[in-house]
Amino acid sequence: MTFTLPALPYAYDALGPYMSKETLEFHHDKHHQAYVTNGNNLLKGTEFEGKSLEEIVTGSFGKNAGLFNNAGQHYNHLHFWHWMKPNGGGAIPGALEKAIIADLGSVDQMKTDFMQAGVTQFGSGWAWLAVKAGKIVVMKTANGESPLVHGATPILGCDVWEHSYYIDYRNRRPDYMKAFVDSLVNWEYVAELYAKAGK
Ligand code: MN3
Repeated sequence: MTFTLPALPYAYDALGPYMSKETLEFHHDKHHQAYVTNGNNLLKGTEFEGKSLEEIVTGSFGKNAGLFNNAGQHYNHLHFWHWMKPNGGGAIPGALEKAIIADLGSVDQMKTDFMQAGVTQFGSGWAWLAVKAGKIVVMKTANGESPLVHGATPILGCDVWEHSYYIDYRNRRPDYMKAFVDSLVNWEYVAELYAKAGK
């Protein structure tokens, strides 16, 4: 088995009231598990067997839609669980904060642009902060795509597919985006990925 589903890095009820136990049970145990199961089945007998997850994602993009959708979502969700933490959304580590201000104007502007990317992504997809050519940029992508297949390195992503918020927020995607940014983001993990993404 190439793809496996790790346990959540916190308890199912740890992100309340911003993201409920029920949402995490469905999203992690059913949706993410399905990407893992389907991805493993679709990987069998392809040229991508034995490759790293990143190589499978970038290699299958535009070539093998079924495999890409599942591997891409597996990659995105592996990080998504770590992009949140209980009592998240607090202070941004210094070096990352400085880079955000330099590249995006201000922390408030970054939050506004990130939420806007999520709200305006039509249908399912993701809002992102990514590093492209040494600068932090705001992006949005459809379905299982990520900055990885658009020449950039993702450092923060928010899943805007309805399964990520409908139980808790119904159709109110803007309220979900605001709760994610204000109360869920694990900025230490974002800073870690930013440091690895290079300048
Ligand atoms: Mn999802």
